[in-house]
Amino acid sequence: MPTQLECRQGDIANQPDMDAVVNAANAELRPGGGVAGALHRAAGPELDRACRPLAPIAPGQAVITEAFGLPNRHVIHCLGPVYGRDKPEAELLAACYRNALSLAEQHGISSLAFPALSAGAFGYPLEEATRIALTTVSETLPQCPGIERVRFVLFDADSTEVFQRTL
Ligand code: AR6
Repeated sequence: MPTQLECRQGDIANQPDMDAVVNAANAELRPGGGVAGALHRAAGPELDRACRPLAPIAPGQAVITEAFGLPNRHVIHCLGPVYGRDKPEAELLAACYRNALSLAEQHGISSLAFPALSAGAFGYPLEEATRIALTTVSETLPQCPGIERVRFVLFDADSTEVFQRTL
């Protein structure tokens, strides 16, 4: 059965039907703002403690932890590139999606929700970030037979519309 790929408006910290959610992390894997702030707030301080021995991570890298107070089994933390600073940024952003899917596959995760990595504080233009996200996930999924559902969770109506149109 082909993997279901969907996008919807919502909060990445409130995706109870997904095995895992992806964090738009900072290099130190600390709470921070945006997606990272929302996930750490909902998960509680144990997530911060679990992250410490795994930090720092490099742009494009992904690491996995338990999800603690979140309604999921795991959190996969990705460090996206800072637009205009970390080069080659398109390749680093694609690497985040590939590495997250590969970790999910290794851990028996069958459903996974992504935010729009790098498209907030890290300044990646949304249309370009959307194209990279959807292309990379579509191209990588055939190598991940255990993953049945991938959801993109967008915070506002405008980015949801861009994802839906691109999808
Ligand atoms: N659910 C879904 N999407 C969200 C949520 C949420 N709760 N909150 C924000 N977004 P960002 P980045 C959207 O900044 O660009 C942090 O401070 C947001 O509108 O979270 O990778 C970290 O500590 C945007 O479209 O991630 C890092 O330092 C997208 O998610 C840095 O920001 C990503 O926004 C990472 O920056």
